[in-house]
Amino acid sequence: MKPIVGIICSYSGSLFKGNDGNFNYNDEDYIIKVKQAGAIPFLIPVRPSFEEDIPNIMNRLDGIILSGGVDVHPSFYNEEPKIKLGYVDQIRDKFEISLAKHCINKKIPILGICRGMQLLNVVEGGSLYQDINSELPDSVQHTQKTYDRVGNHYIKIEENNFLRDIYGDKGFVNSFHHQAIKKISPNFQAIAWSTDGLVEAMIHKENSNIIAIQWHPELLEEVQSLNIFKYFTTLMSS
Ligand SMILES: [Mn+2]
Repeated sequence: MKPIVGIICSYSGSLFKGNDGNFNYNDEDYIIKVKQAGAIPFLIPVRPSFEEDIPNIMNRLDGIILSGGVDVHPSFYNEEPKIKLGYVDQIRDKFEISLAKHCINKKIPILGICRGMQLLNVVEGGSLYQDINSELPDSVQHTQKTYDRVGNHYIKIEENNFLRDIYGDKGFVNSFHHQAIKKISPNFQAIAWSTDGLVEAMIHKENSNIIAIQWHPELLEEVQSLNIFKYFTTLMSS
């Protein structure tokens, strides 16, 4: 039976954009890649709050994708918001933190992408750079200024993990994050870094079915990107 994977929605509405309607939505690219990888995508809205229904939701799903989106509010890692913090959505933060904790406890597979990786790090006690450009001015360019569907910077990959199997020792990935992992959670192991030393992928130390990457493989068309989603499908099937 095909596994069913919940994909967390982004939110756009009066909170951010004026009164032109409220939307729970996500990019079709996640949905296409999940389907191509042999699983069934299922969108999970975050508003109105479904927090109390998380156990019920996860009894019916085989895994979740924590998708890209706005910044995680720094109060969740005990910092004050700095000037260069971007948009935040504490309602989504709260929902996803509860959802991630539930999945970690129940050993349910999670694929964190971009914001999703940062959120997992925060859930497990890590912290974030609130703005790479102002805090690490010598870093490589992590907010790329070219097409979404092309690579922008290299990553180097640790031995003995799924990414190494997919890419070998290095990859060339796209990059749309102005935040990054500062202190990595003691419960996660970094498995890939950009050449400036920032974490670009990690695996949970106790639950190897919880994986996270900083770039956006849903947008890239080379076979390695689809293979990340295929690998995640195998985690949900076992
Ligand atoms: Mn990057």
